[in-house]
Formats: sequence, C-alpha cells, structure tokens
Amino acid sequence: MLDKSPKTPNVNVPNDLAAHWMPFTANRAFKKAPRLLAGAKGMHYFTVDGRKIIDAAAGMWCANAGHGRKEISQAIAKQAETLDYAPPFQFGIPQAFELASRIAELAPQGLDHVFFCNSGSEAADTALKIALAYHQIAGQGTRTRLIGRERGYHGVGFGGTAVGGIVNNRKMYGTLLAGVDHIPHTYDREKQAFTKGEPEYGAHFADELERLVNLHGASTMAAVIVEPMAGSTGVLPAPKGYLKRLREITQKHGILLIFDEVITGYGRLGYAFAAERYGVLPDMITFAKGITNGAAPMGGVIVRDTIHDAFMSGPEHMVELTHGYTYSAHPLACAAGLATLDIYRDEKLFERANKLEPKFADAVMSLKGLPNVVDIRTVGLTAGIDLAPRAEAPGKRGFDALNSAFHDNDLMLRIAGDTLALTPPLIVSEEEIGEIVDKVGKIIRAVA
Ligand code: PXG
Repeated sequence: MLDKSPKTPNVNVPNDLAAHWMPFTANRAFKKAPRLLAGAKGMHYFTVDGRKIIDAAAGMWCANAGHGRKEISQAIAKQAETLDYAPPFQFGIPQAFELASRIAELAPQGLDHVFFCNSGSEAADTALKIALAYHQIAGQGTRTRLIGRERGYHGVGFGGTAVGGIVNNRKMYGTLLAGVDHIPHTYDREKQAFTKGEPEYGAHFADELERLVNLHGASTMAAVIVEPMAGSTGVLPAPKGYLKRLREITQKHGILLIFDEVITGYGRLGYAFAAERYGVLPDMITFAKGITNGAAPMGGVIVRDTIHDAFMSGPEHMVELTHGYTYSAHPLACAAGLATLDIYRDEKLFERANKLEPKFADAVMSLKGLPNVVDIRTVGLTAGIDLAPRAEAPGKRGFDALNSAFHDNDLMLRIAGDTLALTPPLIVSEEEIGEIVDKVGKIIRAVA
C-alpha cells in the first residue's frame, strides 16, 4: 500500500519506494536493501549516502566514455534551450541528418541509411518490420519467417521477445509472434571453457540455419537476427568463423541478416561495430545504448542501401515506410549522440578498447581457480564469469554477488543468473582494471 500521509520532503532519499515498480528488478529485495544512486563522474557512481562506487558495467553497457561528460550534458542543455522538440514525421532537424551521416560513416561500407528510434527494443522491432516490408516490396511476400537464436536478447517488444531466446523473458507472454524459429546458441562449456576471445569450437552451430531452411523452405524466411556477442545471457562471444558462415548461408538463401549491436556497437569489442571486427557485412545493424553514452534515450537501425532504395519508389507524396516514433531522432538525443561521437573520435576510445583487450582478458582470467568459478569468457572490454549455482537456488549466488559488490565492495557489476558480467567504460585505466578484478575476487570468495 502506498503511504500517502504528509511527509517532510527530502531531496536525496525518497521516503517511500512503493510506487515505483522497477523494471527487471527483484522489487521486494531491492526495497529492503536499496541500491540508490545519486551521481556519477568518470569511472564512478556516487550512492545517496555518499559512497564512491567503481562502475564495471558502464551503467548498463551504455556509458562507454564514462560518466558526467560535460560535452554531452552541455550539448543536451543547449539543444533543450534552442529547440526542445520537433515532429520527426514530415519535418526534420539538421542534427538528425548530421548524426545519421556520422553513424553511416562509422558503419561498414554499404550500410548507409539510419532509421532512428529510442531504445534497443524498438531498434529490434524496427529492423524486423523493415525486413518483412522489404520482402513484400521486393515481390517476395511469402518471406515472413523470423529467426532468432537461443539465449539471444533483442529487448522486450513483442518482436524482440519472440526472436529472443531467454526462456524467462518469453514464457509469461503467450504465443508472441507466429512463424518464429530459433537456431541454437553457440556455447559448449566442455569445449570452450576459459577461452579468451572467440572460441575455436562452434562455427558449425551456424549450420543449424541450413536445417531450418530445409524444414521451412527458404521462400518463407525473411530474416535472421543475432547478437555478434550475446550479452544479456552472460557474455557469449561468437565462435571463430561462425558469423561468416551465417552470412554465407543467409546470402545463399536470400535471407536478411541483422546484427543486433545494441551492446557491441560503439567500441565495446574494440571497433565501431562488431561487424568490422568479424569482417562480416550484415544487411542491418541495430544500435542503442552507446550512441548517446547513455545520456539520452536513443536507438536505431543502420540499413543497407539496396534495402533502403527498394522502398524509394511509388508516388513521391506517399510515406514509404509506415513506421516511426514520436521521439524518433529526438533533438536532445541527437545532440547527445553528436557530442558522444565527437568524444569517441577525439579520445580514440574504440582503439583504446582494442589495445586494452589482452590486458583486460589476462586480468579477468586470473580469477580462474577461485571457488565456484566454472568458466570465464572475455571479448573486447567485456567478460562473463560463470559461478556454480547454489544448490536448489539458481541465480542466488549471482544475486548475492551483486549485493556484495554494491554494499560491501563499492563496485557495480551486471549479473545474468549466476554469471557476473564485467563491461566497464572504455576509459577504464589498467589500474582500475586491477582494482575491479581485485574486488570481484573478494566478492567471489564472499559468496562461496
Ligand atoms: N538488444 C540487445 C543486444 C540488448 O543487449 C536490447 C536489445 C534492448 O535494449 P533496450 O534499450 O530496449 O533495453 C538490449 C538491452 C544486462 C542488460 O544486464 C542488457 C540489456 C538490457 C538490460 C540489462 O546485460 N540490453
């Protein structure tokens, strides 16, 4: 029940946590022992009680340039004063065009058109809708089947949930979309445990797509969507050669390939996009998070020329794609995006992540041998550490680690069940990597 009796206002700490139903959160546990944040600067958060917490999660895979970047906040403030909002349908702002050009420039050759939305979930749904519409326009309207991957995460819209492959995110929501299928995930602990970077074993998991083609028929298949590195499920880097093989199979059968780069985009794997790291050209790339350093909501889809151009026919007064959001290319997000891309460029943060990768991998691998550590995976500036689950309580050891990190070790990390994910801002120093790994070692012992 909400306590609606008069209260003394307190600017720092809310006196009632009941009203806010928190997303993807264990609400009751949180409200008993809140993890409340009040500020952020560089590599750190500050709690409401004034503790300084080192951020090993870039917020939630967003703040690649670190927190509290003045260039970004000032750009947002200036934009809010000059033009707070403009309708994105039938009107435009110069910043949106500039940002789209800058993003297209960073993307692989041939991916030259950007459709804006406000989140990774919207980006996934947008890409899936573009794929379906494209096939209709191209005279192949029978291609309606969408293929995701087990353990994949593409946000929480109905489209993204349907192609997603995390059972807890799917099982409560009915039949989702019809005509969806999944290829298997790429993880085999026995063959891959404690690998730095892309595992040698597992390219053949892509061949399962051939099996689905044989089952459903290529003429029914619209698109395959995968994360180049599966993030939310607990950091699963693509096996060597896997993405290339997916590209070959999709190309052979006229199926579009969508890379969900909501996490891997903007430097996380040491390149602007993972597509570049793997030398594989998808038909669409979805992005969000890092585009604004997390400072304003924004997502989008980068679309291949041939797909975009197919829509540009028919009477010129007609809307070519009946899709978009009130806040597509929102002025504040565009301003934040432009300022963010300046920082990434000027500070060479993608290259920085690339250079730091081996040191980061070595540091995290040093945790091998600690109690309950059953696997460690690293790629780019990201690591997943699997802890053995507590008997009869899957997820509890991970949850305990999250709490031990925040309350006792001044560290923020992400958890996926009993997997700890480390994914610090790309500005992280070698010293700070050492500090993070030391803290994680203490936490792993504390939850043993
Ligand atoms: N695609 C991918 C690959 C993602 O990682 C989304 C889509 C959805 O984005 P939005 O902006 O709609 O949330 C994501 C989101 C975690 C974690 O703990 C990861 C995400 C979200 C929340 C938690 O790993 N990724």
